[in-house]
Amino acid sequence: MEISALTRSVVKRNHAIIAPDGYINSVVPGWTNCTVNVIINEQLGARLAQTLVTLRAGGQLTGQTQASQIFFFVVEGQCEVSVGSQDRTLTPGQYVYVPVGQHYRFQNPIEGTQLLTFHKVYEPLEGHATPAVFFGERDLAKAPVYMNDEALRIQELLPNELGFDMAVNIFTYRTGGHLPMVETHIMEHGLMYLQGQAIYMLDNEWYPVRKGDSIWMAPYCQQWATAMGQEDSVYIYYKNVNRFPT
Ligand code: UGY
Ligand code: MN
Repeated sequence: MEISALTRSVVKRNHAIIAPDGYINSVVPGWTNCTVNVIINEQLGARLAQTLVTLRAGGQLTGQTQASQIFFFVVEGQCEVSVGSQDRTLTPGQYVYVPVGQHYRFQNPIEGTQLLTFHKVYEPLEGHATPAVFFGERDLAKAPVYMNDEALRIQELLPNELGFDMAVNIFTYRTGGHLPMVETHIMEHGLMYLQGQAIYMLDNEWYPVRKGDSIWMAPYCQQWATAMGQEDSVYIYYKNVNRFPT
């Protein structure tokens, strides 16, 4: 039997590992018949929010984005979505980016549908249009090799345009693949493992992680990772981009 006094979750000054075993549900106005787990937000010291929403049959997410844009990614299940004048049915690996000031509604989910969300306060850039609603899907064939290493592939899920101030990417490591260097950078990350297992190094501490775990990395939190186990290790991650380093 597992000992309930132990967890792999850690919360430190410049990083956190949040494993599902410690989730406590939040209530979010307009998001009904669902459980919402706020995994990352400003209370942690972050400048993004990341949530995992698990919908019951009849669950709905209804609202209008305010200062923050929201990226919704279907981890499991199926759900109908309406954003502005566009209606779609989203299945696992499919996503929608909702810019600021847009009405959205998710409804008629399969019981147990899971949506991962990333939220960031939008910083406009003079001379560049605010991004439009954007739909897409996970596709390894659209993921170029990263830094000449055949074991690593990154798919960028949002257009590479200056109007966007956030990126969301899917990083696939073949087993044994690892980051080519310890990264030390100004950008912040929120991420969730979608598949497999890995060892993550954060600020010189070493953590075993697996599918379902989330990680927050503050700016300049040093980071390195290697995949382990029999299957590819895959995570989806947020990064702030394209703005002047004032
Ligand atoms: O884009 C990135 O900074 C990415 N390579 N970092 C990471 O996966 N921890
Ligand atoms: Mn990084």
